[in-house]
Amino acid sequence: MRFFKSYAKLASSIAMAAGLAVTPAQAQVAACRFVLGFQTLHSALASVAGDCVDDQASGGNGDALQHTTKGLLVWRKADNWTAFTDGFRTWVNGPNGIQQRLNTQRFPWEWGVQHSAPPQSALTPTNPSSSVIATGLEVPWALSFAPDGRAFVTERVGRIRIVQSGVLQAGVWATLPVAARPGNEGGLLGLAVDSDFSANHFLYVYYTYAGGSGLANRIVRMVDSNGSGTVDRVLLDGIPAGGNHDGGRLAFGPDGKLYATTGEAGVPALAQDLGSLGGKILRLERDGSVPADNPFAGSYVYSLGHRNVEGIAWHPEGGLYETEHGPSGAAPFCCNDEINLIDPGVNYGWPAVYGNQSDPSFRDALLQSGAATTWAPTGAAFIRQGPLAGSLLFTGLQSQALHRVVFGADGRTVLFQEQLLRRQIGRLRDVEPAPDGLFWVLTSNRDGRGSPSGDDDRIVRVSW
Ligand SMILES: [Ca+2]
Repeated sequence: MRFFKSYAKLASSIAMAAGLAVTPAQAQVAACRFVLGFQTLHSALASVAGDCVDDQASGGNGDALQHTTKGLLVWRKADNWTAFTDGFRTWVNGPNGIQQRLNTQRFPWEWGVQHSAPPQSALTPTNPSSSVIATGLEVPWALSFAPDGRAFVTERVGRIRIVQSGVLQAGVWATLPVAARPGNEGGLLGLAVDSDFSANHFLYVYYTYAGGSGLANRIVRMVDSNGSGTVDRVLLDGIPAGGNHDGGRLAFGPDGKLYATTGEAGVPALAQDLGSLGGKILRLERDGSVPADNPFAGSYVYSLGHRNVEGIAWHPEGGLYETEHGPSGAAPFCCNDEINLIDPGVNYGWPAVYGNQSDPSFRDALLQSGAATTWAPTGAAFIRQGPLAGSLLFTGLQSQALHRVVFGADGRTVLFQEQLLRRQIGRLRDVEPAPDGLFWVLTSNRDGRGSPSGDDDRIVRVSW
């Protein structure tokens, strides 16, 4: 994984070496050579980087440094990439090849910074309490808070409802013509409130519909006006849809882009097809255009090789994490649900690999459920403050649990995990941070695969 202890780390490496000189040195050390990654980067940038001035040396923080007549080559221990800086600009040999930026900038994928070590308080079992916010919903799928305090919640059957001041409103904010059937996975799925909602009143919705050539998923923009919602424009259409594996999560990243997760719609090969939007994580501008810095020029595809992704969340110190459903067939083609750390342009393997197979062509998961256990993981969120800061939360349908996972400072090593509320409120579809720092969890007991109680489905508030 391409963790890089932020630009600050490179900058500090450079600063520490300043006495030795980012200032070009004049004399070349006899017989000094570039090695390994330095050689690759230097060969590509020979005229920019200049000649070898000294031998490779330790930067003191685990990085390797080597001065040239025009600057400094650095191998970054934290993310295993090499970079060259002339003191003003930096060329990084990263996931998209060699890219140049100003020293003061960072690429989106460099947000995968080294994290602070988790607090010790996060590494022991916890016992959260829960209280019911709302009952009587029909397969709530996604929930997003507006800055005015309203929570918008989708019901898979096609309704968008509002919870205001902790009370589910009787009226429906909007109804969409979705294709939803009990036991199937399509319908009205993800929802994300615009980060500038106060000014533009926009929110974004992902849903399955029956079109002229069968089922498809689309992302639309909606506008809030006088307490109800209407579709303003279609941002992206033609996302593959099927009875199962419809993806559907929407979320704004810290870069202000809209991310959408898709499934391969029951056609596994789509996940490896860069020409298909199925089995991918997509990245859009909020007007529906393709961001200029997406990893594949002109394409919405941000990462590929996914089976069915229903949850994404950004660590408060950087890094996009996702939850993904593994195969559901008989062993050995069973289970192996995944938690992945997403880098742009990277292939996560489905259907060529499932579980972790250390195939260098694909990226392995950080955590998986194993060949005998299914979580059916869904929504995800990070705890951003307090004694559990940095914990990843994700919900599970099959596990009927709210999972909490703590990663180490490398953002990858699992230090602790536990399953909360297990079998207490049934199948769980989403977890969303509320403005008060607590979390709201959505049940999914009326989805055709559960055992609903009289007041399902519910929105439950969880606190520690
Ligand atoms: Ca995978």
